[in-house]
Amino acid sequence: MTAPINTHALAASRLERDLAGDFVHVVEEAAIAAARTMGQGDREGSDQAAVQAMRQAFEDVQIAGNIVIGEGERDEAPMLYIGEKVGAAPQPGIDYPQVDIAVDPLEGTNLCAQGTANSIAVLAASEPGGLLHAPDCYMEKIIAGPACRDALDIDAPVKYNLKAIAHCLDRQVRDLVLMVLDRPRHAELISQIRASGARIRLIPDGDLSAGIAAAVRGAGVDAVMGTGGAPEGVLTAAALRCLSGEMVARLVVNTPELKERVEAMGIRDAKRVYTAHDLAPGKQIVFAACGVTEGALLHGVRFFGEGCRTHALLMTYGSRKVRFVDTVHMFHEPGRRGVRLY
Ligand code: VTB
Repeated sequence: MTAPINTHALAASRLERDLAGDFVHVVEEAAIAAARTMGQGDREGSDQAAVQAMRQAFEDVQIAGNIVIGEGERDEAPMLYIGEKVGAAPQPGIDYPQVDIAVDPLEGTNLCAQGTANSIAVLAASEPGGLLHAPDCYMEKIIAGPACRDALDIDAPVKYNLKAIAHCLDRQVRDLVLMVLDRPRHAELISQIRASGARIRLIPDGDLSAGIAAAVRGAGVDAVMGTGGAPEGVLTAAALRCLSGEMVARLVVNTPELKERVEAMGIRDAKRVYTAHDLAPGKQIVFAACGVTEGALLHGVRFFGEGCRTHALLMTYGSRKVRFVDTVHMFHEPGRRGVRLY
């Protein structure tokens, strides 16, 4: 007797293969809308533009999508809030695949509002349960490349972790480059890194793209350390799963309200140390990011009158692919000057 077909498992297995292109489209649309606001000095306006465009682009994707990381709780965000259902309108008789989705429609709102480097539009998708439902609080993080497998310890002194990273990378601590968010809360961390002799690149925002840079070779960053957003942490973990990167992280739960919220989200141990696998345990993971402003990894959106060009990163965990998607968007039929490719 043949086993009955599990339609949900089948749907999940198709997530990476069938939907990756749709997810690229979603981040491209968010990036284009945000890029229109670049340098306007209006971070909320930039964020709103990205959120609206992303929300609308989801309407063309044939999924039963569930936002697990989004713009905030239902009562504080009108769109892409946690628990919001996204995707094409249901059709009778068609079973759209269930997909959990984490979004950051504009990672680095300040960067976009100021027209500085490295703002991106991001999403990660997985089968249901494949991405941690994390509250919008801070998260302590140490992120490095695959060479540092099991070598990071979030409870150990900074010096210990730097020695461990240097050892894994077969170099001296003074050769390391650490990326750290430039925040007053990191004063002690920064002085400890400096005292150890390692070098630092302070970043104004965007510890998600920093995490990706630390996980790959050739980006000039060996590790990211410090406290950033937990939602960005889950998205970073999804990217790291695709790149076999290493991460240890812990939520910063420092108020009774937050403790309650964390419990309500089903997290029993608020002090738990998470790895990338714990934060993004999915068997099928799609990570898509599109450059908004020019960046180290991705170009920003370039407008040229009759269209624009976007640069996106698409990674899939199960099928082990990293793709760079360079797209020319024609806003209307190309005129006499033709399609611009260079
Ligand atoms: C970081 C950074 C983000 O938030 O996660 C940071 O990567 C953490 O919050 O780009 P603070 O700004 O309060 O330090 C961002 O800056 C914006 O979401």
